[in-house]
Amino acid sequence: MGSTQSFLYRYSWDQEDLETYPWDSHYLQASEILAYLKHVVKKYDLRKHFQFKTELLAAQWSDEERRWFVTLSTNEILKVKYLVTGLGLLSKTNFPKIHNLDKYEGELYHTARWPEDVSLKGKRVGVIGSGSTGIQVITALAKAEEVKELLSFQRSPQYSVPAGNGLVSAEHRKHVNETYREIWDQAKNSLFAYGFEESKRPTFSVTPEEREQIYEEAWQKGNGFRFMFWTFGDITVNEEANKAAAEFIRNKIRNTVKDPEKARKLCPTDWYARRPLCDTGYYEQFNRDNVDIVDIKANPITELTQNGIKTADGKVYELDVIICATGFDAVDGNYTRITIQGRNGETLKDHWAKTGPTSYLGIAVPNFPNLFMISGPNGPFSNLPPAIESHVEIISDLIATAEKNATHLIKAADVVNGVNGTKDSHGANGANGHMNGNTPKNGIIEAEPEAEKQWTELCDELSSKSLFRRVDSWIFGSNVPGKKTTSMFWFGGLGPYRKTVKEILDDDLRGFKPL
Ligand code: NA7
Repeated sequence: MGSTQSFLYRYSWDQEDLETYPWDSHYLQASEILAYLKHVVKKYDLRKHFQFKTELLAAQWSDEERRWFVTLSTNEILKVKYLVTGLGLLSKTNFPKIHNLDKYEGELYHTARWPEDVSLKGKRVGVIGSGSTGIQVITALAKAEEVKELLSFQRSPQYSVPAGNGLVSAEHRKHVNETYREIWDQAKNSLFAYGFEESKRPTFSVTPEEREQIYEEAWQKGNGFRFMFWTFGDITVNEEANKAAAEFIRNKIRNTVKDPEKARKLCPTDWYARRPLCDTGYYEQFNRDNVDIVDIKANPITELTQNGIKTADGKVYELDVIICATGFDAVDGNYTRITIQGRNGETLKDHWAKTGPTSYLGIAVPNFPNLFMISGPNGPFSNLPPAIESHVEIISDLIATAEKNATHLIKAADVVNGVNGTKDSHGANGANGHMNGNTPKNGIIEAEPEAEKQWTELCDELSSKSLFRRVDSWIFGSNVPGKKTTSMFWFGGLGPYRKTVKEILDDDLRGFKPL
């Protein structure tokens, strides 16, 4: 569910569809998102462009042919001029490395690979992980009242606020429909694109009473990003402001959870900066007798046994089912497990080995010509549907520019199963077509090493003041053991990102070299 509300979990470019496609609640279920995507595929007759049950095994750039050779699990090798990847920011599962994982004889699932026909009725269930996914799973399972026992094996307690879910009224829908253009303009030009104006007001510019009122208003309205960024402008950068917001949430937890020992375990004490979570009654579930927490920071998991989880104190929690809600090897995880080989035989994995994942604009990497990543490393940290759309617009414009200016004999028509260079007319970040010095002469676009370096430094600088950096999470690559902790996002906001990229592209594709 995350923090993305239904009205923004949409493509922005079909006004008629935006106004007519139905949704009932403020947040969408996975099945509703899938139904929407299928609807768009049908409406635009896109099915013919998809090839399913096909895995990308490797991709290799040939300087001689000026093409990518793409090896697929279907034994096909495609020769494509442009390779656009949408490998997924949060896609490669992070399975916990627990001793004797294979000894466990019960059911073992990861939330990101959830099988269709699981019944948990009457079972003793353990959930490892209480991030965005974990708290949703725990809430849903407890509410369904089917499991016999539910134990949360919690490493870090979470700050979570209400999501504000519920049915959408006819008036609200009418208002959204009437203002959809303004809604998208606002979202794409704001920092996090969640459909509200982020606050610039400092926490301590108001009285303590006013502060409580503002927190309370956000609490009642709901949404994790709204609570963190609409209330005050300094919660993630000012220690005292962060502590004040954290204390408000802790008080809510203490007032909600009746058992003081459970409340103590659920109250976070570190920075409110790991993730801006929201939920549909998470803390309330711990008032049920069959729902409890095992604090695995104080008492770590040592191994799985045949029938459960053993912790450092020697206790074995017998479980029929273990659910790992342990997240993802995020951002670069899917890029480094595939051999993507650019010029000189260097792979992306090699390229990123020393520095952690880097790019220019979150899209391009030096020595990987005509490779364009949607949501690559150091892209904008924001609501993802509008961020993805922004990347698609920019990549479409880059390819259109390359094709328009190509003087070489390479034609877009040579492309097999690739993006064919057709310009998306919605590109807000358009390269203007009046290129000179850096204008690609042969349809090849490649980032300069210096441009990647400067972009990486800028991303590092933009995140340097954020308290998010002081907490371990996937956002900085610190959730996977052995992974380098580094800046993996542009923390300047989606609006400023779009503006910056537009300036770069309008400035003769600054940072891209002509070949
Ligand atoms: P997250 O946010 O990475 O959360 C993963 C959770 O799993 C989190 O509570 C972790 O604890 C916990 N975890 C991870 N590894 C372990 C091990 N080895 N042992 C115990 N606990 C572990 O993933 P989600 O799927 O919840 O959400 C990902 C994004 O998807 C989210 O931000 C939304 O944008 C949508 P930790 O808190 O790190 O101590």
